[in-house]
Amino acid sequence: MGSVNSRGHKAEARVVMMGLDSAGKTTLLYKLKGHQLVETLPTIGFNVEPLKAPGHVSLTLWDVGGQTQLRASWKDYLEGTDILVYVLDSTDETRLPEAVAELREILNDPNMARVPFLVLANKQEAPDALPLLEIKNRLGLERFQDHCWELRACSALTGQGLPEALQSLRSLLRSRRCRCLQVRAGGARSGENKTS
Ligand code: G3D
Repeated sequence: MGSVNSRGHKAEARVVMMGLDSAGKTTLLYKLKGHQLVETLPTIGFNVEPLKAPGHVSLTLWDVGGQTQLRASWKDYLEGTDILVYVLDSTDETRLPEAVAELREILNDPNMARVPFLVLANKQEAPDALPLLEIKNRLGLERFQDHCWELRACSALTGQGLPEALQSLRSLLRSRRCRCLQVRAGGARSGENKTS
């Protein structure tokens, strides 16, 4: 999957973005890409864009459709994944348990063993958004002992938190390359209360 550079690393990291429908994945993809806000339609299949993270890190970001009938095909996108980005709609408290169950399902896939993941609590600019700490508690991320993870608040609408999300992608990618099992330092990472 992808070309390999002189150090034996893939030249481009494969980043797969998943989450329930309407979480804001497609809006995030194009905001990260630096485009103006786009009118999104439900994603049938996937969108894919090359991206640069800080430190000249090249990524290929896959935005995979999250409607119920498409979720059965999520596993088809997981092989060769370097990082999972899991997007939550922070205003959709009702579907939070469903979103958590789907995240667990993805991480149980054999292709996802030890793959780091970044949870983006999107729509944080909305007045009815759940606070990040509450989302963290409800996700129970501490249970995912075999993965490095980070949790970030963001808004695809305003761009709040997106530079930090790109930094997280960079550091998680490094952790993947070092094959670390856990990160226990620095705010937003595994087991810590990161609230930005
Ligand atoms: P998806 O790709 O996860 O299915 P979309 O989600 O990117 O299609 O977004 C679904 C809806 O959420 C869109 O609104 C979009 O504008 C909105 N949205 C995405 N990100 C944010 C955000 O950060 N804040 C707020 N308030 N809304 C956001 P419509 O009205 O087009 O359905």
